[in-house]
Amino acid sequence: MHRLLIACLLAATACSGGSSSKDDTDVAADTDVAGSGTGRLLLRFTIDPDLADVMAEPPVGHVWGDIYNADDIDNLGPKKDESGNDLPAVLSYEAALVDITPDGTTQTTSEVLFTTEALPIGYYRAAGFMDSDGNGADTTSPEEGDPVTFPANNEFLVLEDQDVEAVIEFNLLYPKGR
Ligand SMILES: [Ca+2]
Repeated sequence: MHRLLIACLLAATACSGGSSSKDDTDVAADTDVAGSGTGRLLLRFTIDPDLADVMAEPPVGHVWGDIYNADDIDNLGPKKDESGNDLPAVLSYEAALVDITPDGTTQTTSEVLFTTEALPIGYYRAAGFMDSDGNGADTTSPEEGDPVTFPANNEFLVLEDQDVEAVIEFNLLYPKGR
């Protein structure tokens, strides 16, 4: 199950090239799920060994992030409402001292480190970053070199009355000068 999910995320990363979100947007336009009820997401974290390899320090640190309705965010960030404001996140998450240092070329996935509140069933996307340089006491925003997610590559389906494990993968290092 997890291997399949990771494989899908990796494939999505490779196909997206990290820039165009058009295809992702098209997918997101059809993410309403009929029915009622709620379920939870159990968050785990991982990083591709190739990405970890180019980091200045090991992928170890505090993780912060937000869960959005899938339709409300793409890889460029939250979409805007009619007034031009960012659409809000559904909830925020964090996890302390996450260590996802790969074992050589073998990808490491953390244990479940955060369980969400019960969420209405449907598709959600995870934005987030790891404070890998350990200065989170000074700033809780991503800085150059911090691993961050592509939200469109971290999409999860909440199912009724189920705890769904969601492996959040960091997809790139935060670029300089953002
Ligand atoms: Ca930092």
